[in-house]
Amino acid sequence: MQNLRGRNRHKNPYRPSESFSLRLRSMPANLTAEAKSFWMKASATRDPEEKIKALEEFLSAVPKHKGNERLRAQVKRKIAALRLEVKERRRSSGGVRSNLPSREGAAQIVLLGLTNSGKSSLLSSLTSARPTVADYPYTTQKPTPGMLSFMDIQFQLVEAPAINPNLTQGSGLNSQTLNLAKQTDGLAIVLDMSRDPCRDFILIKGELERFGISLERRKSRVEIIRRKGISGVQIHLSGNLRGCSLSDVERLVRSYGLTGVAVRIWGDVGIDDVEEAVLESTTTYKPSIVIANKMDSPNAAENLVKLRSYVPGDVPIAPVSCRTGTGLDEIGLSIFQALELIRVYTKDPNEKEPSTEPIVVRKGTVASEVAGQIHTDLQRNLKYVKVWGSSCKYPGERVGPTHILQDGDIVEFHTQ
Ligand SMILES: Nc1nc2c(ncn2[C@@H]2O[C@H](COP(=O)(O)OP(=O)(O)OP(=O)(O)O)[C@@H](O)[C@H]2O)c(=O)[nH]1
Ligand SMILES: [Mg+2]
Repeated sequence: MQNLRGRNRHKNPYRPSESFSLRLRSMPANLTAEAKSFWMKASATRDPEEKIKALEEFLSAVPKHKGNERLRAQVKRKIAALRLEVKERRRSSGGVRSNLPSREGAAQIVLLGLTNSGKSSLLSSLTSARPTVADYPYTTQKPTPGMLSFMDIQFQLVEAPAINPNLTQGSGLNSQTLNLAKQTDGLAIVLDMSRDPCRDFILIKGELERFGISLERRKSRVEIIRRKGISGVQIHLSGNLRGCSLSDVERLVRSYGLTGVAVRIWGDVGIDDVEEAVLESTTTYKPSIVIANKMDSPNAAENLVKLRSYVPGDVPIAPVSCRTGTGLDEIGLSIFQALELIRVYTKDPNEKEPSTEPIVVRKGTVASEVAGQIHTDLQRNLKYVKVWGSSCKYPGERVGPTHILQDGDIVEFHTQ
């Protein structure tokens, strides 16, 4: 048994993983082995130019019939987005990806909004960062990070350069900001409540959607999570499989050469939906909150009432004022809840107290996944787990590796 104390400080549950969340629709692909091999080549490379080449080969191996129209269109959109990325990289010579500050803390949240909505004021009020706050437009020109403390964890907030509605999609700082939004763990959309927040929200949501980012969590969805420490193909089902079995899902995922992945399924899902998830449709769900800033303005309360009918139900709205400080204390909790995080404390069997620094994981995580974040050997050899906290029937209950954990749980791993 290893000493767990002090390890995995503020593990970011998103950091080593990539997840793809999808709109569900019927898409019978029935791809050939050749097409699958091109797809595997495209997934394996991180170089956008190689990816474009492999996707073009993939496209040529997907027959042009009605059932594949949607898939072909998706892949074409993906190629177009990659071409844009290549162009933008060349233009900004350093590359847009390198501009995203490296992740720190439990999760990274990008502050996104129009100019003068108060992103820098928020960063300055919530963290020790001191970006320039000014009433002239486009003050912040590059991504600026700061750390927000919440309970015993920290979130990294990154102010993104404002979205400029006068620029066409994919040009200048807009494409940099949207790229940041795509790569990060969650979004905080900052609105100026003294103006017309409904119009601004629609504009920002539209820009995100055109870039393949959705704010709405669909009831039926499949997420493929690639994370260090996951062995094989782990399937977590919170719903029903339509016309297929768990082993069909596993076989399909493996047929694309994917291992070391967790497949999370919510709602009513068929094998085509799983295949779409594997094929990384262009729509990525991002957990988000809306920060309604400048609530000290005269017409803000009235605007807030109107705004509620424009924001999707599962996106919380935090009304705040950087000027008076109202509501700022609630932001940490809104982020924690929107990202569906839980804190898990590990305890060494030979120690009395658990570690003081939690491992932060997503809701629905099972004990063996937490073990895997500590060490793959611990996950592989895990026999049982002792749990204290709200997920168990009594303190110190002995549970199996597939036990679902809850916030505040203390876990003690046993390998024999
Ligand atoms: N009344 C009021 N004004 C605010 C509030 N928060 C920020 N401001 C003002 O709004 C203006 C813009 O604030 P910034 O924080 O620089 O806005 P920003 O979103 O970072 O702007 P860019 O970097 O240009 O995108 C400044 O004049 C701030 O003083 C607030 O809560 N109430
Ligand atoms: Mg700013």
